[in-house]
Amino acid sequence: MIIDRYIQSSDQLLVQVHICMHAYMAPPIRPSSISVGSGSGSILVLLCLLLLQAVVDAAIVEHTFHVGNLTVERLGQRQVITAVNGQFPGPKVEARDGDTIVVRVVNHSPYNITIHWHGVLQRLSAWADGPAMVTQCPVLPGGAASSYTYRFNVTGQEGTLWWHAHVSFLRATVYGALLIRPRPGARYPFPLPHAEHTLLLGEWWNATASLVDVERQAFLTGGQPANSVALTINGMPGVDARQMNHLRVARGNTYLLRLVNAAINYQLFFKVAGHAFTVVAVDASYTDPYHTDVIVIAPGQTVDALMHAGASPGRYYYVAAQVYQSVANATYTAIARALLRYDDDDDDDEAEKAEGAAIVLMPNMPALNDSATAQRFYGSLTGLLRDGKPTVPQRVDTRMLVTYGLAIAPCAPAQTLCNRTRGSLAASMNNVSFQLPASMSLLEAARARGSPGGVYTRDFPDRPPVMFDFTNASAANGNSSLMFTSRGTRVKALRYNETVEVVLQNTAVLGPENHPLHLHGFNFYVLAQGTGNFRKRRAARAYNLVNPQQRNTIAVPAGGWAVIRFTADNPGVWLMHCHLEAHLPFGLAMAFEVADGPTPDAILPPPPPDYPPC
Ligand SMILES: *[C@@H]1O[C@H](CO)[C@@H](O)[C@H](O)[C@H]1NC(C)=O
Ligand SMILES: *[C@@H]1O[C@H](CO)[C@@H](O)[C@H](O)[C@H]1NC(C)=O
Ligand SMILES: *[C@@H]1O[C@H](CO)[C@@H](O)[C@H](O)[C@H]1NC(C)=O
Ligand SMILES: *[C@@H]1O[C@H](CO)[C@@H](O)[C@H](O)[C@H]1NC(C)=O
Ligand SMILES: *[C@@H]1O[C@H](CO)[C@@H](O)[C@H](O)[C@H]1NC(C)=O
Ligand SMILES: *[C@@H]1O[C@H](CO)[C@@H](O)[C@H](O)[C@H]1NC(C)=O
Ligand SMILES: *[C@@H]1O[C@H](CO)[C@@H](O)[C@H](O)[C@H]1NC(C)=O
Ligand SMILES: *[C@@H]1O[C@H](CO)[C@@H](O)[C@H](O)[C@H]1NC(C)=O
Ligand SMILES: *[C@@H]1O[C@H](CO)[C@@H](O)[C@H](O)[C@H]1NC(C)=O
Ligand SMILES: *[C@@H]1O[C@H](CO)[C@@H](O)[C@H](O)[C@H]1NC(C)=O
Ligand SMILES: *[C@@H]1O[C@H](CO)[C@@H](O)[C@H](O)[C@H]1NC(C)=O
Ligand SMILES: [Cu+2]
Repeated sequence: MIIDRYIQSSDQLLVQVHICMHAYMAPPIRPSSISVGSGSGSILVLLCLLLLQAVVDAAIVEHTFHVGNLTVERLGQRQVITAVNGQFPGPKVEARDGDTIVVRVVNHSPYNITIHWHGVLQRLSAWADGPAMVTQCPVLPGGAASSYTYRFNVTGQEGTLWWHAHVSFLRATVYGALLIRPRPGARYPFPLPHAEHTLLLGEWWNATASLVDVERQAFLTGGQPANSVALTINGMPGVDARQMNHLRVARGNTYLLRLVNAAINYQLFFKVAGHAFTVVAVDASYTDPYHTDVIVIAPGQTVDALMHAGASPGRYYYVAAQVYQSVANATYTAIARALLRYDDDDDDDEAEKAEGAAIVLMPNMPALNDSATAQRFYGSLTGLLRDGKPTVPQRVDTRMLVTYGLAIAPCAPAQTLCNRTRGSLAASMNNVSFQLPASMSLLEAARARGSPGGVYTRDFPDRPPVMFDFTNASAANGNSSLMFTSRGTRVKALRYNETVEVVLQNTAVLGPENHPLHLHGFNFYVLAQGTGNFRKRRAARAYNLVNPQQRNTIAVPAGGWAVIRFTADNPGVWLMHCHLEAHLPFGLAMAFEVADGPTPDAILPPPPPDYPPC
């Protein structure tokens, strides 16, 4: 039931095993939106019984992603977008802890494509991580002949993750959910919900040109790309009844909401009128139960929350997502909506009339700039301690202080429209604005070729070159010796298994902003966060060294700092970057290069045979 209809399996046997496993070991909950594929019949059942004898826990989850044009209509305008298998949002990938995921990506689109499996640890499979020019060259346009098969295990991970394009702005429409359920026989560390709903929050452009062109234009002119015109929930803006998703619930039941922020440039507040949540996981890491009526979620992050359907009968309730903006003078007021419907009020005509008559309850949304609410949510979460699972490392081998923010850089050679006197908008980490290599990926240089020579250097600084009052806008803002950044492809080299602590310090050089920083290849522990300049002695008293939350993306407070810690136990090259898509081409990124370990189970295997060349 997990196999999508585009499957072209080279190994039917394993696929059959997979059908068996999911037919016989019913998932712990029945997802309300799951599509049940064909695969019944007594011969299959017999085959299943025979095969199950030989099967261990793990299964293979196979998909083929055909990336190509799709014409859709939103906000009264038809437009061509890039999408997977003619679906927007793209297909859901569903697996269990311990499974192997195999996705063949075929590029029928006119653009270079890569897919990133956001939050998947990719242990010993760095070749499948996906960021263009970091772990691979893109899959070129070329139809059926142009493909790459991503193959990786999801082991020791459970929860809600997602996949998205990791090249240009294509992730605006090329994204979908990636759900990892517990192993057969294993349970959630919270009461079993009756069903679940996956909600992908996104953005929509009213663009006649493709988004790739929107981005290219912005980059060439040294400015910001055009703003989106709407937010979406599962691809629908929900500004009117025709383009609105309906979430069906039964009174008295509890639902697991799996939220993904797939938006390009905006953090979001999420609420459901008349309902509250218990957060149980973020970024596919379990948390202590946290009760709240508002969820705050940054691009790249996920939240799993239980919602009890116990509101008054006879009413309808809006599910709403609205922007949270930390920059001054925020103005983007779009709200995406879906309709929550109780089964006992279930009548399509009634629901439409309800909307028409505006008797649907709308949640009270926070102000666009309500950083206090955002920080209360982000700062209140703690990790759930579980027997046999790793806890925060107490010893630190390498400490780094990394300042980051927007900056100005001299025009790059390719920026033909850049003002040579003024330079262009850029962003940097420790005063390096990250440049992607052009000739080969970082990982290929490091591993297949065995040398960084000419592609990158191993000198990403551990500290900013100049210490200044990072967050005092009147001291930093506009100071030209602080405003200009250097460019480079500089990585931080790490020994296998080192523990690394990074203080991420936002600067106010061009105005402070909450940037969600995403680390590939690892989950990290969030020890502490705060506003102003990081002060070691004061901050150390606030470190949570017992049950800190684990994440793959941290929304560092605007004009503030956060301290993260992780163990570099996964060989490869791993990008750490801002997940506001506008800031990635500006260079708000760096990479860690992790060496192989001493034992065979700590060595990155060679690249797969179909690894795309540049
Ligand atoms: C896909 O859409 C792009 C942009 O609209 C267009 O240039 C291209 O010809 C289309 N390709 C196909 C195969 O339809
Ligand atoms: C993934 O899991 C399969 C099946 O358990 C195993 O054979 C393979 O070695 C694993 N791959 C990696 C990279 O760990
Ligand atoms: C989107 O574009 C259409 C056609 O150009 C226009 O009528 C509509 O007002 C636009 N919508 C928004 C929200 O900008
Ligand atoms: C915000 O608006 C105020 C009042 O118009 C203005 O003084 C201030 O410079 C603006 N701030 C930014 C960062 O644009
Ligand atoms: C938030 O925005 C409102 C309205 O623009 C403004 O009055 C208020 O000062 C802002 N609050 C913060 C914390 O920036
Ligand atoms: C380039 O920037 C400089 C300094 O800000 C400004 O004086 C000049 O007019 C700009 N040139 C163009 C062509 O915009
Ligand atoms: C700019 O910042 C540097 C570093 O902190 C400082 O030495 C210098 O005095 C500042 N310049 C101005 C004009 O404030
Ligand atoms: C911020 O910087 C300005 C200008 O350098 C200075 O006058 C002010 O005292 C600083 N504020 C704080 C809180 O340090
Ligand atoms: C960053 O590097 C540039 C170019 O080398 C230099 O001009 C600038 O002063 C540096 N800024 C800081 C804050 O170190
Ligand atoms: C990694 O480090 C931990 C302690 O931090 C140690 O217990 C473990 O044995 C190390 N593993 C390897 C393979 O070196
Ligand atoms: C697509 O990727 C190829 C190979 O890396 C590169 O040469 C080309 O410039 C890329 N095309 C675009 C439009 O970025
Ligand atoms: Cu950013």
